[in-house]
Amino acid sequence: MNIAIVCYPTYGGSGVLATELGKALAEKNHNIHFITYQQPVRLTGFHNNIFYHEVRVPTYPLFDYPPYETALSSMMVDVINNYDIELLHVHYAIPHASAAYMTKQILEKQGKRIPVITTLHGTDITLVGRDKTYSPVVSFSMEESDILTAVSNNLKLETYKNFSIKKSIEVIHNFVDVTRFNKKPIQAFKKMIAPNDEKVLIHASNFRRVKRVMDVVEVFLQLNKKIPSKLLLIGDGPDRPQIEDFSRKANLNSEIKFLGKQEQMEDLLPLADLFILPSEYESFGLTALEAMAAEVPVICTNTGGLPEIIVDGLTGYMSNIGDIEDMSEKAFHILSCEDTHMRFRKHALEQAKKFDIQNIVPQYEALYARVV
Ligand code: GMT
Repeated sequence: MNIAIVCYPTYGGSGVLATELGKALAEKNHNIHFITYQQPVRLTGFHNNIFYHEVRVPTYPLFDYPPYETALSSMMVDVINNYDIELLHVHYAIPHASAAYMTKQILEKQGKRIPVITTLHGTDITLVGRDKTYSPVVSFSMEESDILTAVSNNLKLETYKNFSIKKSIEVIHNFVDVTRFNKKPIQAFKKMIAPNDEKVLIHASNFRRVKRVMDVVEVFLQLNKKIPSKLLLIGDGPDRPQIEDFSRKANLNSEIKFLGKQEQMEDLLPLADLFILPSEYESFGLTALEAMAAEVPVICTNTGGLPEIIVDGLTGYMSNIGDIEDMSEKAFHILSCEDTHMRFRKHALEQAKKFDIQNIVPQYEALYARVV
């Protein structure tokens, strides 16, 4: 099939998922056209069946706010008409679902029907989308999508809770390519990070308030009193300066490393002994799943869609939001005994396999076949 995928090109989970989906579909001989404002971060190298179309928004003195959504719709119309696109799959509702609706209307006037699938990812519903600045448009464009999917059962429930829509929502969980993440740690990296065989904790996120990155630091500090350890913080975002400042003032520069945005997560995650995700909300928690695929147990909060991927007491632990004490005790429990750690590692990997790319991508293909 010829499929157009619209997503955010940045490090956020929705863009990562959309890009990995496109790459997997291309491997299965579909022609994939990515339409975004920048090359997606996980879209590297050349692939015969993958095409990338950049949306440019020209500036004009009148525009205090350049109309990205209009430029995006025009680009979608162009790509659909010129590459015989049979289906439009948009990831993250704002503004992609409403731009897709506009595209669909334009093409209908030209006598062409283009089915639209909208995949909801999380904050497009739970944070930004439900704000009244956007909610009427999000609500309308969800109803107008031919198929609406959510990345977890929890997100489906949240959508019905926050929007009075009638549209049915199909749940297709996020996925991971287990073979890519299940690698041996690169010894030279491990030696650099933990020269005395300290335990390595990793957190990766966009450092927004919802991620509660300071909780990661506090859990680490508690654990470090009992087990020599190092903390790698991966990613960047609004809360990073404040946390970096705290770490400098507390003289933690050799214990806590800020790696910034990283593309090669498959080389970093295998270095970890434990992954920490203490979010206020997580519709799914793709980074936690990638950690599990790298055979790393996860300590996270019992929120959103996380209970759909983490098995409490087996693949890691879930604590209440903000319960630093509980998270650090559980981290200690996992890391203080080699046999326990190995058992958690093994179960984390087994659980990740349930969300392997091979099991999930066919679910999207079945949807595509149905709607086309
Ligand atoms: O908040 C983020 O991590 C970014 C955001 C995004 O859309 O890029 O992530 C959301 O979508 C991911 C992929 O489906 C999910 O794994 C994340 O849990 C979700 N984030 C939140 O719900 C806060």
